[in-house]
Formats: sequence, C-alpha cells, structure tokens
Amino acid sequence: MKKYLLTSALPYSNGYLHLGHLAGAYLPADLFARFKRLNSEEVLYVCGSDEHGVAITIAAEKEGVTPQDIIDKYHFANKSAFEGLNISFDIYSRTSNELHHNTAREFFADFIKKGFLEKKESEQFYDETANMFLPDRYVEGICPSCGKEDARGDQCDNCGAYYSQTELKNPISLISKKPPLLKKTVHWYFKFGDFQDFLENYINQNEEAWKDNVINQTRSWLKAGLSERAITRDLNWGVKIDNIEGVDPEEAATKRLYVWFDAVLGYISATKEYFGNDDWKQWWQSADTDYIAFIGKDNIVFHTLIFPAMLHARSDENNPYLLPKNVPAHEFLNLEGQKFSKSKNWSIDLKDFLDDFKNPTYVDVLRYSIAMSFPETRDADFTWKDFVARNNNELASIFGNFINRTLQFSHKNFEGKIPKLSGNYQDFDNQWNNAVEQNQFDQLESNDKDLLEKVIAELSSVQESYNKYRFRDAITSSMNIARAANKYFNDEEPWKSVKSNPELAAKSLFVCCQLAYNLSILLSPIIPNSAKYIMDLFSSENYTGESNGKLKQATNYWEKITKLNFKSGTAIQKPEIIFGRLDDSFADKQMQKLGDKNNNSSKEVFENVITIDEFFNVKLRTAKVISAEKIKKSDKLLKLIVDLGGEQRQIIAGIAKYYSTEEIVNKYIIVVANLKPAKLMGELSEGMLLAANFKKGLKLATFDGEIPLGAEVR
Ligand code: B3M
Ligand code: ZN
Repeated sequence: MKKYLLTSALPYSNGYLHLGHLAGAYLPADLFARFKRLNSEEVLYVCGSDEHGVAITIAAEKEGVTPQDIIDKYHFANKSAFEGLNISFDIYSRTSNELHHNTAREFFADFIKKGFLEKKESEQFYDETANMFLPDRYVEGICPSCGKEDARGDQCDNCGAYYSQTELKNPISLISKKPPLLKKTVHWYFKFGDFQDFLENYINQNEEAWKDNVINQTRSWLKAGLSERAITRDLNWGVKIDNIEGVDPEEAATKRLYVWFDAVLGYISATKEYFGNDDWKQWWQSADTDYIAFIGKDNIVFHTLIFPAMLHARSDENNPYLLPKNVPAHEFLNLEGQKFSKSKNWSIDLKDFLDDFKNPTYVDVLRYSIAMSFPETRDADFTWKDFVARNNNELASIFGNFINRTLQFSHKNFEGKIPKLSGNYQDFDNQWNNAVEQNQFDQLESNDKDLLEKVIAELSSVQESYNKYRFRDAITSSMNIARAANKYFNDEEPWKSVKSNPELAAKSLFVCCQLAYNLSILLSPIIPNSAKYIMDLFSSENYTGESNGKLKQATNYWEKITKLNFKSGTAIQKPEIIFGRLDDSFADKQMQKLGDKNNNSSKEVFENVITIDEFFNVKLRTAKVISAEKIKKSDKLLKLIVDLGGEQRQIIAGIAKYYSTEEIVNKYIIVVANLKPAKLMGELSEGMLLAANFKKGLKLATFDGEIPLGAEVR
C-alpha cells in the first residue's frame, strides 16, 4: 500500500514566523496531508526547527543572548504558532536533539568511509578584530549577480542567486563592520560533481510531473555543472565532527557541519524520533512511499539536487534511501505589495495574528484567504482587503449562508432534525446512494440529478487539483460545490413547498442538511475549525484531517461527500452565525499596524511595566574606563577596570566584537553598580555597562563630555 511521507522545510528558530512562511511551505503541506488523511491514505507529516548555523549565532549576538537561548525561545514560539494555525504535523522536532546530531554524524562518517568527502585547504574570510572566521551570512556585500547592497554571504534575497562569499563585491564583516581578510583554513568538501549524471537522470524522470519553477532552477544548476561543496564551517555552534574515523581530531576540533548538510537530515531524524524504533525505515527506505518535500523557492536546489545526492550517496543494500517524488516549491508571498521585512515592520507574524484574533474562525479565514492567493506559479500578494472580501463574499455569502439557511430552516420547520422522508420520497436516500454507487442518475428528479452530477464532477476536479498541488483550484472547485448547494436550495424553494407540498420540502431539507455536513468534510482541509464546529452540530463522530496519532484513518471521510450519510430524525444543534461580516474599517485598522515600528516596540515594552520603586532598585552610576584588555579564549569579552569616583571595579563586558581595547579606554559610561558579582570565564565581574543593542551592532551609552564619577543616573 502506498504511503505519503510529507516534509515542510525546517524553519530556522531564529525569529518569529510570518504569513509568508505559512504560504510557502506549511499551509500547502497541511492541506495535502489533511486531504490524504481524509481519504484514509497512510500519511506521515514531519517537520521541526532548524537550530544550527549562522542564522542562529547571528540572532544570538543581536539579542545579546546565547544560541541556546535563541533556539529555545523561537522553537517553542514557532511550534505553538503552528498549533494555533492548525498545521497538522505528526511530529515537530528540532535539530539540536542528540538523535539528530548522531544521524548527521553517521552520514558524515559514512561519506568519509566511502570516499565522497575530500579535505582541502582554502582561503576564507576572517575578521581580525573579532578573531574569527566569517562563515556564510557573517559577511555581507554587493550581490555579484544583481548588484543589491547588503546581500547575504550565501544567497541573495533579492534575486535568489547562490554564490560563494568571495564573489561578493565590497565584502563587510557583520561583526566589526570592517572589510574581512582572507585566511587559510581546512574544510571537508562533498564531491557533488560525482553525482551529476545520476542527478540529471533523476531530474529527467521527474520533468513531467514537477512544476516549471522547480525544474527550471534545477536545470540551470545542472547546466552550470555541479562542483564540490564545503560541508564544514569554522564555527562553534552546530553538529561536531569529533571522534570520527578518518578525521584528524585536532583539525576537527574547531569545525562544525555546515547547517544545510545536517538540516535536510532533520527530516530523517525527526522520523526516527517519531517511531523510536526501526519502523522509520518503512518510510525512508521503502519503495511504496511517495516522499513529497514542501518548500519555498529559495530552498529548491537543496531539495532537488543536494539532498538527493546525499541520500543516494548514503544508500547501499542495507540502506536504500528513497528520493523526493516531488518538490512542489512555492514562490514568495508579498504583503500589501511589498516584500515581508521585519526591520521595516512590514510583516504579520503568526504569533501576533493569534494574539490579536482569539476567535478560531479568524484562523480559518486566514488559511482560506492565503490559500486562495498561494504563490503557486508566481509571487503573490496578501492584502487585508482581500482577507475581508474572501470572508464576506465567499466564506460568509456562499458556504456560511448555505449552512445557516439550511440549519435555521430545519429548526424552524422540522424540530431541528433531519426531516422524515415520506410518500413519493420514502426511499429517496437509497435512490440517491444507489445513483452514486452506480454512477447512474436517471431515476432522480431533475434538481437532485443536477446537484449530484455537479457534486461528483467538481469533486473529481478537487481531487485532481490536490494531487497536482494546485491548491487554489482545489478550493475553487470545493466552493463551486457550496455554490451548487445554494442553487439547489433556491431551486427547490422549500419556503413555498413547506406549505404546498410538505413531502417535497422534507426531501429538500433532508438533502440540504446532509450537504451541510458533507461540505464541512470537503472544506475541512482549509477551514478545519469551522468544519469541526459544523460537524459537531450533528453530534456525530467527526474528523477534519488532523494528526491524531494514527497514520492511517479507519474511516474514509472523503467518500462520504457524495453520499447521504444520516437517517431521518438525526438531531442537529442550532448553529451560531459562523462567518460574521467584516467591514472595510477592519482592513484599515490592520493596515495601520504595518510599517509603524515605534508603535510595535512600545507595545512590547508596555507588556512588562515596572513601578518607579522597582526602577530605583537599580543603582546606576557614572564611571570612566581606566583600562581594558582582551580575555584569552574569548572572542566576546573584555576585562575593564572602571572608576566610580573613589572606587575602582573590574567589569567583564561582552563588547569585544564592537570595541577595541584602545577605543574604549577613557570613555565615560553608565554602570549598574549594585549587580550581584559573578564570574565570567573565571574572572570576577562587579557590575555591568549600559549599551544599546540593535540589528547591526552595539553601542555603549556614553556622555559627550567629562562628568563627575560615581554620580547617580536616573
Ligand atoms: N532553515 C532555510 C530556511 O528557513 C532552512 C530550511 C531547511 S530545510 C531542511 O529558509
Ligand atoms: Zn542578487
């Protein structure tokens, strides 16, 4: 039996995720997973946080905390945001887990043994002030391909080009803000070029089924020719390569695996973690698995070329890894016509959305409106106006309206129950279900026939679209079924027949009530909260495609969509209006939150107010730096002696990357004078300096002239 192994790109746990991420790799995979689960297919949907590499260490430096603090903060925040948005992972793991480190080390060790890695010396950028190599994003400069300034060291955000750091024009170290030097260092290189033929063959086989954007980018890499790629870095955060046969311990000591080498393996280690035994092999090493990798366009070649090469390289008789069957990458989602940008506050973080909108219906409206503007073939745009329009004109006017009028009518006229069939319609439910089974509709009356034919035809488009990752089409066809249901209600005119022909009215509502349930199944991948709410009104066993601990559902819910599933007399609770209307001021109000930076940061500050007495508990004093020296073995800390007027103190400050020892001496600064003394790298620190911490650096709070020392600052 076929199984579906689904993965979404592992997001870096270096910041809060926003709507653009959701549209790229998570919501599409979730729709697909739910669709397959509702069809009673066997599904495993895997994801987790990517917690290594310079994305993490740079974030830690910016926030003035440790990398561990960063990954803990954002891993849990992002995991819970995904839960809030109903992204139905079977497991959401993290690459800092020991099991993951071991998995990545095992691949590395296997490649060493098989001769797929080569050790080489090369010149890398080095920051003399900070005394460190500058891997990947630690260097910024002008993009060699499009000329964009401040382009990252590994890939350009603007044009998507990948390059090696040394190709950047005017490179600048992110640490000292100075041009870096080149310095020799040793790294291990994966012989990517050895896999050129294999990969060309693999891509040829998939040419037909894969999306154009994916094939084009992949082909252009193949055309340029694959060459070896360094898979280690000079960094002290990531997967270690110590204690591996064939690797010199001294050389290994300062190296970590390149984040992309271990990150893709996170899919495998998360699967191992899910099962806790060898059953993971039945997914990654079994011919009846279809592995689909959901990603955004900036991750394409890692999933169509590099990961497949690694999987192939690792494969042998005992470990026959399968390769992605499809990589349906999305393009980018913009926000109100502009790129998402945290620094310009042009973003909607998932966390903020969930904080602002507690009513679960909003999550559905968001999922719906994002999916309807999915960047499936080109970049697309999210706007609040569209959010309002999708809610009002589609969810409320079409789907919500049908549910509401049907259930209201049955409460008014049929005691809130699915009406009893009688007279000519005595056997209607059997007729309908037989028609479905035999694909033969002639014994039905024309309205019923039209409706059922429409449902069946649209449903097959829904099915086909999901299977081709055309989610916008799948949802459009799903909504066409809701439109057909409204048309049926109109054509049957139960408000008339309830008086003139009660048997007919009962039949009409018999159908409509069941359709309300069936439409909820149909739309449950996209609006699971509302679907669940409606299904619960029927107090029946229900399911919306969520991950519920079972990889295969016993009941095929999708099959029910064309059928009449309930007997006469089944009670239905009366619903509240599900999708209320939103007015234009709603969109205006949301728009005002964008781009207004101060507003946002003051909001954060006001969440944690303190009293004036609490403030005065902190004793701030003026001081002057008398001397400064570097601390051996630390590239971050300086040892300072400061004068507080009549008293000298030693302070260990994490500013070595921003100030040289000469620069800081004689500066007038502010010191927290009553901080409990602590030891840092074995040195006593008796206070703390005040400094501003911002995106690209750190600046001490200083006075612009001489001042008396030891004076109170308040
Ligand atoms: N964390 C890059 C990104 O977030 C990276 C994806 C890893 S997928 C294995 O865009
Ligand atoms: Zn560029």
